[in-house]
Amino acid sequence: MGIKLGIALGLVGALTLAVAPVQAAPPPVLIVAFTFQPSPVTVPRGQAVTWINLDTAPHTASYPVGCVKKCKWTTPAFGLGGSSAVTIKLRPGTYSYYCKVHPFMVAKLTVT
Ligand SMILES: [Cu+2]
Repeated sequence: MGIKLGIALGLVGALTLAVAPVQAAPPPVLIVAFTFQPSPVTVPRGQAVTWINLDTAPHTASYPVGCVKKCKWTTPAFGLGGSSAVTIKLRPGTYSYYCKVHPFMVAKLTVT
């Protein structure tokens, strides 16, 4: 291998490292039969979680459980086939969130 080629490959390697994501985005949470799947969903702090509704009923994902107007975060209500994303800024830990339309729908989210 020539010196120039070696330098070029080294540069490519450095650039690849520079642009590689530190942590992969979490998988979407599917809302199916009035449940959030998976629960808990794991999300690195600062990343977005996307919820996809596969029910005919409208749902939200809202935090904290029981919040109505003063939620720390919430999606709007969205119906069948709809989706909504929230960037999670909570500190690392495990939290419960819920659906404002169906308060019995409670699930967990783990921030790393
Ligand atoms: Cu709901």
